[in-house]
Amino acid sequence: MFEHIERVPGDAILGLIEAFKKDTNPQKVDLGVGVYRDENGTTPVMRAVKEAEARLLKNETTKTYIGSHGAPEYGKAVLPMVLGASSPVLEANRASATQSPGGTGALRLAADFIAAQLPDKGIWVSDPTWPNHLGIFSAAGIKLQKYPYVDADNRLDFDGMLAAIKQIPQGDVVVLHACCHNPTGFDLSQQQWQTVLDVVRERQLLPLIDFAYQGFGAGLDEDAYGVRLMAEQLDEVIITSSCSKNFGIYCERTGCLIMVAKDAEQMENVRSQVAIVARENYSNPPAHGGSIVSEILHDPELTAMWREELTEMRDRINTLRRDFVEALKPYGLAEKYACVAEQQGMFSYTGLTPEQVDRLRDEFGIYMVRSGRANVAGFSHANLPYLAKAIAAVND
Ligand code: PLP
Ligand code: TYF
Repeated sequence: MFEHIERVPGDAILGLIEAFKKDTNPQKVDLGVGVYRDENGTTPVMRAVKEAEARLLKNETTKTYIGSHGAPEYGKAVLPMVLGASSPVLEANRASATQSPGGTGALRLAADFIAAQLPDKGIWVSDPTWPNHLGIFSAAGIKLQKYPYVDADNRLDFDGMLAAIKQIPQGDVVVLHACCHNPTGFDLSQQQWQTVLDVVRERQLLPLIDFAYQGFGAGLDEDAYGVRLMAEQLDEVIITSSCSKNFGIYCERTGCLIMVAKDAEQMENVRSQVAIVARENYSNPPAHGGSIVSEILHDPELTAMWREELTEMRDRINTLRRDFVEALKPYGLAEKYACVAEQQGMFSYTGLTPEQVDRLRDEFGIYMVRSGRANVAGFSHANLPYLAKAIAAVND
């Protein structure tokens, strides 16, 4: 029965983890998979998360199913985090939250919902985008197309993006990254969000905003600018939120699908359909990560502790971005890689070519995605001089 089944290569990004582990170079540097790292290269559990877990362990009374939409307290905590505490969208009861297994789970719910309820609609993603977007939407059977995002000089191609979005057929879905664009790190300015909103409204498109890095760009509220603008100004918006990065609970699979509808009545209709999609995929989401998030966000003391830790992570990344460019100055390469200091979030499209990436791996034990995407959190003040020297060598 299985004779005809072909072996396919694994995920290129996740494959870097294995390749890095095997490398015996003592100076090796992992700039691959998008996981936050501290100055020592580790991904520790946040203090607020540990404290929340201690409380959960003590107070948890049952492990029964939590329902297809997940724990109501989780939804109540995530909605104001994403849409704003005094959001008119929440005031009007236009938003529904469904807890999901990570942001990936939220994307799959969104994809299946679109396939079932908007069956003839296509979906448009940025070129490039997170490779899993391609897999998830295709797996749901949705016709996928791309709009340009980066130009040949490794800059945000806003004009190209806009021109393409203006041609998208009415009613199609357009996927936008809320902040910290993966893989490029190029984000839209507030002005650019406004321009995109105008086109989306005019073309009557449905925005699906992927919000996997809230708090990693400029701040929890700042990063939500585009999401809140769209949700407040449009009748319908889909948001996929992830708590993997900002709470550091990657393996707990904690995310949320937020469906914004025209009014409370339509929201309830949509919500009932999302429950079916969730049920048919996995029935109920895992509870633990959502419990951690609610425990933190419903307690002012833990919230303050978490916000402080998140700020530390964000500040560290932003400092490293500037220090990276500084470290390249002696090699006359600061200008060439100045984009790294301008981009936002965990990732940078460095402009390094696939051949240069291969040389960095083979000659220096420096690992990143072949597109030239680096996980900036993998930089450290200890490895910056080595990185700069290696980059200079592959630029010779
Ligand atoms: N969307 C983007 C753009 C991402 O980079 C990620 C990252 O891992 C996700 C969604 C999903 O995150 P997770 O499923 O780990 O919450
Ligand atoms: O882009 C990244 O590195 C993260 C983590 O199949 C990731 O989003 C990468 C690949 C994948 C799942 C998660």
